[in-house]
Amino acid sequence: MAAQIINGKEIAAEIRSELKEKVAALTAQGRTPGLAVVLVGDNPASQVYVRQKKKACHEIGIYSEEHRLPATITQEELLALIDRLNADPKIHGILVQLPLPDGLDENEVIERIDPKKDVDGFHPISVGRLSIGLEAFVPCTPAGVLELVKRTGTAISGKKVVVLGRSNIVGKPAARLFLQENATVTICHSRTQNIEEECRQADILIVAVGRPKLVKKDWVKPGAVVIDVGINRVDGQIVGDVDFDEVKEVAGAITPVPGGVGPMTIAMLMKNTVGAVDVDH
Ligand code: L37
Repeated sequence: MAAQIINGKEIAAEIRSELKEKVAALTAQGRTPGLAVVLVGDNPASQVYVRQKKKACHEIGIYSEEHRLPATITQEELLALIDRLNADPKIHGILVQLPLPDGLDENEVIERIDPKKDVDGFHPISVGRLSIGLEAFVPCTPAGVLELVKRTGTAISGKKVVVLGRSNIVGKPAARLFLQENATVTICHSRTQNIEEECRQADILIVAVGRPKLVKKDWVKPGAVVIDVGINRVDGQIVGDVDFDEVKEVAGAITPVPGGVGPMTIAMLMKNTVGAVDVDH
């Protein structure tokens, strides 16, 4: 039996429409959520994503401002902007679109963001809070992955989750999040031995490595839920890290690329921004 195709685009639209109602209620109380997006340099993918974030804010009724800075900005100027945004009462969430151009210190910029406004969940305080099970801003992409898995109706507790990739923005936080949901979690990466065999054990396989069509059908246990976080541009086409046409024949459920995790990343950013209005951590 062919896999259920998980429609991230549709689920993200539902989430945005739920958020729109919440934002209307907040606005009626004079508490419109505000998001500041900081984009440094001219990375083409970042420009696309930032445009989509602005559009989503507009649709939902979130106040947004975009700060576009040249790649030649100094670290001090960038930190000064973060300080201003930290102090601005209209702004509840601050997102610095990564990667930053060479020469800028990403970690120092992230640490400068007020943890109460850290809607990306990349500040060490947010990372630490998530890892010890406290309420925290959850990074948008892993939060989107969890939401998609939950909406397939899959029980997570006790299941074997394999996360392929160990980045700070996807792999590591995804592993922490699924551990929090009582899964048994394995993280695999470029040095993992017998990686196919590890993947074949997974009830839920989350792939975030940035290698086009790496995961083949013999890596996947029949009936597994497969979440493809990869976005690779190959010959003008966008393809995931999973060989979709092959794997959909064995998986129980699978996300497409595009139209899977990507739109959920943005929906979760909107959710974090709305949540930031009432944040008490
Ligand atoms: N929050 N997100 C946050 N902070 C960052 O620093 N880099 C980064 C980040 N990444 C990000 O925004 N990623 C992202 C990736 C894909 C989409 C949106 C955001 C997305 O919507 N993808 C579409 C296809 C878009 C396209 O045509 O390129 C999809 O359907 O997958």
